[in-house]
Amino acid sequence: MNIFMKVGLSYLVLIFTLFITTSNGATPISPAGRSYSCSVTINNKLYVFGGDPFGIIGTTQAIYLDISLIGTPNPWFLLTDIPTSVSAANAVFNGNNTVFLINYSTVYAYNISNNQWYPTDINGIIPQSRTQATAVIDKNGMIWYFGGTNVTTNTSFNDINYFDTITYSWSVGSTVNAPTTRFNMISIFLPSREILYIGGVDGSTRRYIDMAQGRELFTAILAQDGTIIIYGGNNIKNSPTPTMAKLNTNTSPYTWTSNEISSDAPQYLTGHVAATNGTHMILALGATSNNGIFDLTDKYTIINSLNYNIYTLNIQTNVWSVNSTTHKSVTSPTSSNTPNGKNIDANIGIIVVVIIAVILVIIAGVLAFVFYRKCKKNNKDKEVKIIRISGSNDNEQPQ
Ligand SMILES: *[C@@H]1O[C@H](CO)[C@@H](O)[C@H](O)[C@H]1NC(C)=O
Ligand SMILES: *[C@@H]1O[C@H](CO)[C@@H](O)[C@H](O)[C@H]1NC(C)=O
Ligand SMILES: *[C@@H]1O[C@H](CO)[C@@H](O)[C@H](O)[C@H]1NC(C)=O
Ligand SMILES: *[C@@H]1O[C@H](CO)[C@@H](O)[C@H](O)[C@H]1NC(C)=O
Ligand SMILES: *[C@@H]1O[C@H](CO)[C@@H](O)[C@H](O)[C@H]1NC(C)=O
Ligand SMILES: *[C@@H]1O[C@H](CO)[C@@H](O)[C@H](O)[C@H]1NC(C)=O
Ligand SMILES: CC(=O)N[C@H]1CO[C@H](CO)[C@@H](O)[C@@H]1O
Repeated sequence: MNIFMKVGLSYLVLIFTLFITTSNGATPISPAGRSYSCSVTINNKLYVFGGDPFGIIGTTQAIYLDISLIGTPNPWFLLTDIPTSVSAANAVFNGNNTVFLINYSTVYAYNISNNQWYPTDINGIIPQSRTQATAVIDKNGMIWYFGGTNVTTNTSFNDINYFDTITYSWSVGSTVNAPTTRFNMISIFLPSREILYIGGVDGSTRRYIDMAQGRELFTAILAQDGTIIIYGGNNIKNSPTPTMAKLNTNTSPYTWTSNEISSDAPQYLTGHVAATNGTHMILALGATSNNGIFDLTDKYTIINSLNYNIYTLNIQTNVWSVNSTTHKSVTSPTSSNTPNGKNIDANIGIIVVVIIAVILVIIAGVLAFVFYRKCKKNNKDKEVKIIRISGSNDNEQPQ
């Protein structure tokens, strides 16, 4: 192989790599703002499914945030679209390579290894259709699906249904001593095999379930030391106080403490998603407010308060940091209000990839030329470098 063949080959490898990256769906993306998404954290990646600013139309878009890339211009990536548009759905991870997404009473399965959704043939006693329910999964691959509401029939639920992810079968759990009907609460699966339900709205009284101050659309994460950290949310048209509270699950009874938050923390945040990698809590998406007033029915205000920052809390030191994504300058927040907002994002992703490809090809060309001139004079063993530089785009595969 002469030098031209080698350079040509490296061009091909480069272009081919870029197209594979795109077709696998792991395209860098500046996501449109959204609330009512569901999420799951796997190996330092926060997977986010569906959602929209108002929790109505949802989106088929699935994206992930690479926690290890926070602080770089664009840590978000696009995944393969969900087979249906979802909002206020539930996502859980089975610990192997599958995410299960429950929308209404339909279960979708997503393989994080190959970025594919695959059909699930469901049997058993299928629960009544609902949204704003909660789901957790245990180590045996059983999903526990509790509560929720159906706005069409104005019915709220307090039944617990469980879905076996091995046999793909639904069963009905016990209602003995079940709490009242409720929706928009959060569930945490504790190592003791107890499921903790926090907050939300009572289905019959329409009052917030008591806690520090009742709330919905907040987040909760379970830290390594058994502390649950809840953050933000909504209480009618206001931000509940305290913004952040911790629940110590090592004491009996469990004890709440509220925490001062620094000015780097989002003072008011609702409808967001949260992740933890053990030592840090990461908050993204949702909506913020300057004054703590969130009127979830005021579309203008909601659209203008969508959050594009990524907030990181060091759980041990209580120190916050803020990293804006490049989103604000690329996509106008209003695009998220249109059903085809995701296409705008996808197109931006493709345009970015094409621009990067062109730039890399030019760089490779210049390098090849320089190299060729040098090569004519002396030794040849620097050829490897050209191939390495031109192919040095990051690995953007989800796994
Ligand atoms: C968690 O993420 C933060 C922020 O990206 C990082 O600084 C920290 O080292 C991570 N911790 C672990 C245990 O990976
Ligand atoms: C959720 O699933 C139902 C039933 O399959 C479907 O009609 C609906 O469009 C899906 N998504 C949303 C956001 O409602
Ligand atoms: C997920 O994808 C991996 C890699 O392609 C494959 O080996 C595995 O069998 C898939 N799992 C399922 C449940 O389809
Ligand atoms: C409410 O229930 C009806 C009848 O079962 C169903 O068709 C509809 O999809 C449900 N809506 C939601 C939001 O679950
Ligand atoms: C994970 O995969 C292993 C090996 O395929 C299987 O035996 C196990 O049941 C799976 N666990 C879950 C929770 O799906
Ligand atoms: C829905 O049900 C709740 C609780 O039973 C009730 O307070 C509310 O008025 C009902 N809403 C409509 C529109 O019927
Ligand atoms: C966690 C993280 O990436 N933090 C960075 C966010 O951005 C600020 C300033 O842009 C940096 O100081 C942090 O280190």
